[in-house]
Amino acid sequence: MRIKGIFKEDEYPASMFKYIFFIAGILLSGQLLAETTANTVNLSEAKALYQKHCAACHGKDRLGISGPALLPANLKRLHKKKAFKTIAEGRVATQMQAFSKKLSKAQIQSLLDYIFTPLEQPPVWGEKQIRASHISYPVDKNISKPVFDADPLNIFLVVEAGDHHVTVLDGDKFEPIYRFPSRFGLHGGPKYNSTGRYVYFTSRDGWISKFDLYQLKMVAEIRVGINARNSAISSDDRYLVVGNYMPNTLVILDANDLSLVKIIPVFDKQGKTSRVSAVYDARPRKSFMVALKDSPELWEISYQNPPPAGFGNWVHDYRKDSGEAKVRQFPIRRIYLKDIMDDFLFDQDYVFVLSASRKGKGQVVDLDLGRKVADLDIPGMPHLSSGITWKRGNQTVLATPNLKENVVSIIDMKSWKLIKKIPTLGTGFFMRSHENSPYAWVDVFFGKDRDAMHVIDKQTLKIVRTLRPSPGKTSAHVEFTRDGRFALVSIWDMDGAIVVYDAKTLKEVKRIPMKKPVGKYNVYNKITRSSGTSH
Ligand code: DHE
Repeated sequence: MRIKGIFKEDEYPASMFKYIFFIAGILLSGQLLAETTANTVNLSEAKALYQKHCAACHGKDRLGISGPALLPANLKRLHKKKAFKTIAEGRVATQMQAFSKKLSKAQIQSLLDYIFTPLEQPPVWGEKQIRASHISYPVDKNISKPVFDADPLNIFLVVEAGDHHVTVLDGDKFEPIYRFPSRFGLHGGPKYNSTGRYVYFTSRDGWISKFDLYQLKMVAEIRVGINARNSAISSDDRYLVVGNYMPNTLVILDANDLSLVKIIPVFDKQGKTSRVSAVYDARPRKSFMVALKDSPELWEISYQNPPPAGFGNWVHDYRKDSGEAKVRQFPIRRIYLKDIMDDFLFDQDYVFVLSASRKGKGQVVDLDLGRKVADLDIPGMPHLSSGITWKRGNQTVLATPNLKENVVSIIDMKSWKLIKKIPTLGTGFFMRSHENSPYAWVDVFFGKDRDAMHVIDKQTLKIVRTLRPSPGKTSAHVEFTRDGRFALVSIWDMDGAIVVYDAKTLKEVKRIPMKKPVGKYNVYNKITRSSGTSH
């Protein structure tokens, strides 16, 4: 008898003995296991339940993958009662399913106790680990034009979560040009440099990947954390900053080769450590804006040299070989608030930050004054990075779906007053438009109508059409071509598609099969910071 993979052919006679010891070992360890289980039944069961139901999203070691890390430090803002409810009923606005039908109350409780138990060894992800993860890929330095014929500014990158790939899609012919594997669980919009040649992806488990769209090749990768939130590229294309959930750090990378420039540990004014909610580039201000997840603080980090007045803190530059400056300034200006910001967006002039929090409160912060100037009447936390703005007569309005109420909120950006709540068939995740389109599109992400997509007239604020591109399948996340003539909708299914609509007639033009295409990102609309899309 042979056990494949345990013994080699030439070891066979000796392996007979090894085999006997091997079986004896199994029996003995089974006995020991039974004894151990008898003493610590809850923890062992919880561990097994965790591996069965939670590990695929939260990581075998609880360090997080597509779902957040399940460690006491990360669950600080979640009461155990609420955590119990989350496991039992799932979590609105996330992929967290309800387990009350699969697990008993006692099993849920044991899982809860397990995830609130600290790891035996606290995870470390500092300079050493980050540097060790850095990968540089061979690229041809002489290529200065795209290796394909399509308009490089009308390319879409489609993130296919179904099998963790990215498709490069020609935005004129609507034909895939190239497809490559991505890291697990990409989240948030990929960030393009100012020419649109390079793109940076962030995965929930902390990997940053830089891809060259001209050569269609990966340039470099680095893991900056155990659980990353999102990233932003500086308007001068020099730095990429990543906000982490775990560890509580901001990591600044050289956007050229993704080498580590600096780690900024995140502490609030009381010295309490915090996760990062989101980080964005505020282009005209030459600064990154950072919202803290566990403290009501908004940071502005200047990458100007020298920085403007009002900034403090000098921090060490890790680039040992930087001939330019051994110490680079990334001084931080802190804005203290009353409510935590879970996510935010800017007005088109980057004077105001509009934020949402999980409690459903919205606020407007004037960046020049450095304080809150208004409340936002939004009923539930929107996926605010999906909020968009447009001109309605003389008014500029902000529109956002809400994750707790079936409405799109329309807000006047001068008075910050709610103008209208547009009822929808369910709670929406993403909203999109284009300067050349009379319509704004919003999905119905949750509920029985999750296959519906509303099209709203930007002037009358009425729903003019409700499309159902694939009845029964979730339709979500719209993005326009660079000229605004076509709108591309995702069908979120393994057997999914990108459905292309004529943005004027609202007729289907083409359907391109894809594997759960979560998001798609048009190069031109992103680099020109179109008011109809996220940036
Ligand atoms: Fe997202 C963008 C936060 C859940 C798909 N999401 C973002 C951004 C933030 C954010 C801050 C902007 C980052 C950027 O582009 O730089 N998302 C959150 C949450 O707080 C929330 C509600 C809970 C969480 O788990 O973090 C959440 N998001 C989800 C999902 O469950 C979605 C639907 C599926 C998934 O992949 O996780 C999802 N989020 C997306 C997508 C974008 C995004 C596709 C990019 C939108 C864009 O067009 O720019």
